[in-house]
Amino acid sequence: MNFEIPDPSTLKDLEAVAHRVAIACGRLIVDERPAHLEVAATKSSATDVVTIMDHRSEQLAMGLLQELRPDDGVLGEEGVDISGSTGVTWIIDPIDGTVNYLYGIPWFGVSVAAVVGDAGVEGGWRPVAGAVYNPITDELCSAYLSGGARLRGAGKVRDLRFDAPPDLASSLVVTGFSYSSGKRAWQGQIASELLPQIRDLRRMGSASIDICSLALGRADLYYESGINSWDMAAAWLIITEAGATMRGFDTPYPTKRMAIAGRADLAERIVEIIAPRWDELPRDS
Ligand code: LIP
Repeated sequence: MNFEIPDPSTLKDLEAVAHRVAIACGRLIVDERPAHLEVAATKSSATDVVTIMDHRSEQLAMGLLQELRPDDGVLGEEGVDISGSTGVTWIIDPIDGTVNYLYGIPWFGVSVAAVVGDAGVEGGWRPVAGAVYNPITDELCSAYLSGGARLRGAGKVRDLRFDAPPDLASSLVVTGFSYSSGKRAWQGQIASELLPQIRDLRRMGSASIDICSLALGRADLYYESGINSWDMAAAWLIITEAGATMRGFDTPYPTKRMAIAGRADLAERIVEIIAPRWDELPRDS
């Protein structure tokens, strides 16, 4: 599939917009978190929660994008869905790691990605610029297509380069589990088969930060079933610009059914371990 890629100058501008929006939303959700935060609604299951701050963050992102890039489309996790006329659509996760945020666990982020193609069709879009901001560590990972990836934090900027371990046995693997109990049973079986073959497993609760951890040298492989475009769009670009690959189980792009990231040969080992149980994976979400 061919995608119409903006020129490099525009791509740099898109990264700067993603940077500004991600930080503004990250500051909002930390600085204005109510002392007693309640669940405002649930989505795919009783444990798939939304808070008032998810909505406030998404509204802030939408307002900034309409100011900075008024003719682009916007697609947000919490319901914003605006068509554009430029060929660029912004995909927003206003709080990635909402359960951590609700419980006061200091590990969540904001993901802001500019994509081209059809953002509503799996495999029909590609990220061209993006930013993932962790307001707890004040670290911002960002990238633009063919422009590399970088980390901004503590007043410094450094280029991000992915470096993989020699084999699966020395790999620190990060994953996540679904809000669907049926899928969690399957995910638990996969994790139990994987654990004896890897260094260790981490489940930290924010997919975009989990994926970016590969570019930060904090994990070696990532896999998860059930993440959405807003969880992965910016981080997918960041880690590929840093030198990692990201794929699906049997697709060259990550899908909701399976997203796998890391060095290509080690990602293939994850596929091999999943393959015998692939058809057992519930298709509910
Ligand atoms: C979450 C992801 C997490 C995944 C959860 C959920 P949310 O996103 O970041 O990795 O395991 O099921 O999808 O719901 O906090 O935006």
